[in-house]
Formats: sequence, C-alpha cells, structure tokens
Amino acid sequence: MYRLFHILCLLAACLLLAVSCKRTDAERARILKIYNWGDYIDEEVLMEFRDWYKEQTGESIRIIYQVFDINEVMLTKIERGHEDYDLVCPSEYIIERMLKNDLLLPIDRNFGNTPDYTKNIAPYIREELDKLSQPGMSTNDYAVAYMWGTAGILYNEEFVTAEEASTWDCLWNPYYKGRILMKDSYRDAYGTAIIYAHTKELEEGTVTVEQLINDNSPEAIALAEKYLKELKPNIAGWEADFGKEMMTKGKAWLNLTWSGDAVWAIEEAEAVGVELGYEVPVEGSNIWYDGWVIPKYARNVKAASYFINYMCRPDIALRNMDTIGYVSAVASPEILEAKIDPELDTWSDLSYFFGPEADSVQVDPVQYPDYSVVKRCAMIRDFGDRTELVLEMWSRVKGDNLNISILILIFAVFGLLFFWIVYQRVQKYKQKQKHRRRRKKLKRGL
Ligand code: N2P
Repeated sequence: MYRLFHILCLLAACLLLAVSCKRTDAERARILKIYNWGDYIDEEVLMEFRDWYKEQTGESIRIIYQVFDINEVMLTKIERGHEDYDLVCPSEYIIERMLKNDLLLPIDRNFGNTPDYTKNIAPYIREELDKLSQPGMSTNDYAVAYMWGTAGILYNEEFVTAEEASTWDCLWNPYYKGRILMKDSYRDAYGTAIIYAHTKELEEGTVTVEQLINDNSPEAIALAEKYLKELKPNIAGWEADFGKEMMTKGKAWLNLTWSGDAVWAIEEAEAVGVELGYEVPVEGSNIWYDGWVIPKYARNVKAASYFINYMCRPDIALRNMDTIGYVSAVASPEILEAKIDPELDTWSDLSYFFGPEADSVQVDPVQYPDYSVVKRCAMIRDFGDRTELVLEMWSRVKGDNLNISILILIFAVFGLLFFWIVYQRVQKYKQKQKHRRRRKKLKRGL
C-alpha cells in the first residue's frame, strides 16, 4: 500500500512537471529574445514589430531585448548556451566561427502570405558572406546581413587635416599624444597595425590587405604587438561606445572607429558647431558585415525568422539607418532614391551595391563607401585556434593582463595576511589551553 502511494506520488510529480514544461514552452512561444549591438536599431521599429507580427501570423509576441558592445562577449554567451536567445547579430568573423562550431540553425524563409523581404539584400553582400561558407553549409542559409561598413579615422577638422587622416600614420604621430581613441576591437587594431607595418609592401603591390589582415602567424602577431605598443602612448582610451561623444565634445581629436558611428558623430557634432570628418586610409582597411543569425538554443525560431524578414523591409531598413547612422545591407531602389542628396558635391560609384545605374550618385560617402574605397578594404576572417593568441596579445597591449597580475598579487598578500592572523590566533589559543591544563594539574597536585 505504502509502495503504491509512492508510485502514485511520483507519477503525479512527473505529470505536473510535464504540464508546467508545456506551459513554459507555450509561454516562451510568445516571447522573442533578441541580443543586438547597443544603439543599433530604431526603438520604434522594434516596438512596431509586435503589431506587424500579429498582422502576419495572428499571434501575439513580447520582445526581450538585450545589448552588447563587443563581439567576443556575445560569442561567449552563445558558446556557453546559458541564454536561449532567438536572434543575435554578430559580425562576419563570428558568424564564420559559429558556422564552424555548428552553433546556428538554418533560417526558415517560409513566410506564408508575407513577402520574403530578405531577397532585398544586396547581391554584393551575399557574395561576401558566402566566402564564410563551410563544407555543406552556405552562410546565406544561416545568416541575413543587417548593417555593414568600414573601419576608418574620424577626426576633428580643427586639429587634423583630411590629408593627415587619410593615412594610418597619423595614429603613430606623437603630436596626437593622448588625443586618440580606439575602438575596443582587437580585429580592427590588429588589422590597422599589420597594414601600417607593411605600408611599403602595399605600395609596391607585393602583398594585399586581405593577406595582411588575415595573417595570424606568430611573426605577424609579434609585429602587430610591436606596432600597437608603440602606438599606445597616443591612446586616450579604448572605447566601445563613448568615442562618438568624446569626439563631438572635442575631447579627442582622432578616433579609429566604424563608419556608422562616424556618420552619427559627424551629424551630432555639426549641431554643436564642431566639424568632424571621416577617412578610410589610403593603405586600406577592414570592411565588415553584421548579420542576423538564429542560435541553436533559440526557442522561438518562427518569430526570429519573421523579425529578420521585417528588418529587410526597405522602409524599416531606412528608418533604422536614419536613426543609427549605419548602412543597411538592403539595396532596393527606394533606398537609393531616399539616400540621394543633390546638395552633395561628391559623386560615388555605388554600382557594386545598388547595380549599374548607381555608378555616379550623390550619396553620403561616409555611409556608402565609393567602389575605390571598397577595393582597398578586406574582410577579416575567423582566426580559429589562433584567436586566443591574438586576444592575449591584445590584452598585453591594453595592459589588462597587468591589472590581472596586480589583482592576483593583492589577493596573494591578503590571503597570506589572513593565514598569518589565523595561525597567530590558533597558536595563542593552544598556549592558553596549555596554561589551563597546567593550572588544572597543579590544582590537582595540591
Ligand atoms: C553600434 C555598433 C556597430 C557594430 N553601436 C559594428 N560592427
């Protein structure tokens, strides 16, 4: 009887657990969990997704939105699988790593009656992302590009000329000591240092930017370290997102940053009478692509795919671009039309992105780089097992490891002190006990 009662209890517990899990799943199906870069979306666009999703699917959705500033921070979370994000927005080299490590789910483009807006992505970007494909896995089945851009130099025109900013050399110029900000992004720092170290070979045409920024041999890492350490006295800070503000306020004069942040900063600075410019140095630079992916641990893949599709609607892409300053990967005629500014006195060749009719258009060259700029840039690939070595070098340059050593030293000193105090107390206690025992013995003797 007692045994039967036990079995019944166990069955009831299992049933309860199953019901509660089901309920959690059903609850989770009404949530979309997004992990994106900070300042990387128009918040109204984000909120309006709920209504659009309801219109398209008849289902309600609640959004949980979290942000990061550094690719590697996001990657660690995804690799550990502690968070069940439905959507994340890594850069191309992280997408490559995620593909290699089988961390992603393919994107289901079966949108029922809803048009497939992902077809609006520029063929140029698809081709670039395709280079990251792994055996049996095409990147474009697992990632849809969101924003893209270049790494370059944002400069204050009052203190730096466009000519000076058009070569990486300015970053090493002691005249700018303490006036330079650098993105806290190891790949941009690495690429810049290695490109600058080979200025002569690049001029002679014996190496390409692509070869250089993807050379992760111990010699290349050591060379980048040497150059970055030489540059360090000039650096006022490694920034994730405060660079734009420091530049608009005139506190820093030069910032190695991304084109979209530059667009934003140039506009903000203009409003307060500060003139900022942006150059992609003549030696060449890094061109990057961020894309939406669905991690393996996602729990609402349907809403995630719909969100990706929504992001590719030309009107939505435009609103995002206007708010954040970055360039959408969507290349539809509406976007080109909206971006043409007849007051501009520069004409760019954007045929590589918008098609042949865009070979000479008046479009902001900071946002959309001219073809000549794109040609001198290259994409940084995943460094695989060598990533750790480059990250260690980056920590040595920034001095993070020094801080860790100091911390270890502090812990060691306090630890020793603690043990010494405990040891002293134990000794005192032992002595007291000894005295007590002796006194007792003496008393007994009397
Ligand atoms: C915006 C971050 C942009 C990411 N704050 C560039 N890869």
